[in-house]
Amino acid sequence: MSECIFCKILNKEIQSEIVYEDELVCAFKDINPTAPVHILVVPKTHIENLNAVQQHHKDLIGHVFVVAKELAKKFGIDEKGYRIVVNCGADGGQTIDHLHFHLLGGRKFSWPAG
Ligand code: DGP
Repeated sequence: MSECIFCKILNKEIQSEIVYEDELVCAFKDINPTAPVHILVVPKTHIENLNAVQQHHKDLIGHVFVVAKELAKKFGIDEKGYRIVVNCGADGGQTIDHLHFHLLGGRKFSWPAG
């Protein structure tokens, strides 16, 4: 049995507010939202982080972005704009070692990232 929190969410061993799911990805609300819309789009395959992405994952990663932009529309943030963030490794701010894409919107973001 996997000890990965996101695998447990995907397997419905841990409750979460799922907003979209298909055979490749699951999207659920972040437990600590940093924006009015803060959704995590998570590949169902356990990939540790962006460093572990391989050539054969390219359709999966492309699918993540199609799902993310559809969720941006569904949650009404597509017109004003939004941000997709992938944290990788300790310096990148990654805390969960299962590749995930933050979809953030509903407020204005600053740049450069902190
Ligand atoms: P990152 O720092 O990029 O690894 O982001 C991990 C995110 O995962 C963080 O924003 C909080 C969220 N998170 C951690 N544990 C849970 C959980 O059990 N449920 C949900 N919905 N989100 C979680």
